[in-house]
Amino acid sequence: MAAILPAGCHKHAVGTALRGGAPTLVEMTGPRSLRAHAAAHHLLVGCAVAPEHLDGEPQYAKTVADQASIVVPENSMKWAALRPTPDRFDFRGADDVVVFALTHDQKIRGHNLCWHEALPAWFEAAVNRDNASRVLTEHIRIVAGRYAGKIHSWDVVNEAVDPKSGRPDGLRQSPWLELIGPEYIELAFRAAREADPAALLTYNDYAIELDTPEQIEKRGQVMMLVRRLRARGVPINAVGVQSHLSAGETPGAGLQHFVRELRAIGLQVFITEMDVNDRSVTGDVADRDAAVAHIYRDYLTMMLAEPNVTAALTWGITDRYTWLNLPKYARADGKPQRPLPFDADYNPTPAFFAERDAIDSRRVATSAVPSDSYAPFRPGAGPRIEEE
Ligand code: 9MR
Repeated sequence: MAAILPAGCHKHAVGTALRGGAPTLVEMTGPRSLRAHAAAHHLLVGCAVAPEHLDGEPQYAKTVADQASIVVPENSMKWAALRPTPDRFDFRGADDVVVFALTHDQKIRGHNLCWHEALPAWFEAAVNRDNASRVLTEHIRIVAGRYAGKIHSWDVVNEAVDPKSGRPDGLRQSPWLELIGPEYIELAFRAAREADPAALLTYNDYAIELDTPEQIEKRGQVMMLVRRLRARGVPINAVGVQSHLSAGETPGAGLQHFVRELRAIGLQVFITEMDVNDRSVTGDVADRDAAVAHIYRDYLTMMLAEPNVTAALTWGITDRYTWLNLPKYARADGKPQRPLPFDADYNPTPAFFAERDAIDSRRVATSAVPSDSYAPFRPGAGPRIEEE
């Protein structure tokens, strides 16, 4: 089939994609990018990024710049990345992401200030019951303070709920819980608000999307946690639903109800880490891509219909760099996974088109969408980079 370039379409802005089996030349940048479609629907769209690829791989940087109106560092704002020693901070990777985003008119999510994983090697020996509260609040003061005014939303506390802990409050047995007690969550949110008055403060978690007994229970515990925080006047603005899904799963009405309950108490919802694991799908690439795209379409169409869902991010932009290719998530046939909107060669996958269609399906009244979620940054706010 002869391909016809749309008017004004540059060669570099054109990719070839397989859609319905037939090769079609498509434009996917500029007005046809995810970010342009999202902007037309009062939505932020984007992905997790790694500074080493932004700096080292032009096609990666271009794809992120073209498609994302919001980015989040996949790893470079975690404790393990920022804290090489107890008293030294290394902001190089985090600063690179912030500078890239501001240069490309993108918002930035901060991920994360308090988590039981990605703690530095020195943590265990150096942090104890006597100093843990101070160590946590100082970290938040320094990190959230450094980027204050430039962050759309912070994942203040990440993955604090785990029904398997067996605790009535549902809280995970984490170092922070053991060292500080359940009030560590409140402490973290209050410290974040003090350090950055403008960021939307977020509680972020996974395995709360489906209507399986385990996920229904966990979702309920997350809701209880959010309600407890609200009742105590803790500053929290949003819940992040990570959305690590698998092909074949069907998220149901329980999540929609959860999102609406959060709206009723004034909270936004962000899809923070979406990807679709295709480990259980046999067949060729087209079969696998179709199964993945099916989830993107159904899930995002359902979620983006809700006015308080104001941002949707995938956990990476290209299959070339997905955490799902770690050996422990490998497919039985040894082939790399295809969970993201662009494949390993930066061709858009069917998931890209499914995501874009789902964005276009969003029909929400402007007045129903919280305005602080997509308003542009105040001009002149350049990053403040300090010497170490
Ligand atoms: O994708 C991230 C991977 O590269 C890291 O090794 C890992 C540990 O820091 O974290 C992964 O990202 C996780 C995110 O921070 C929180 N939700 C689950 C994500 C996937 O494990």
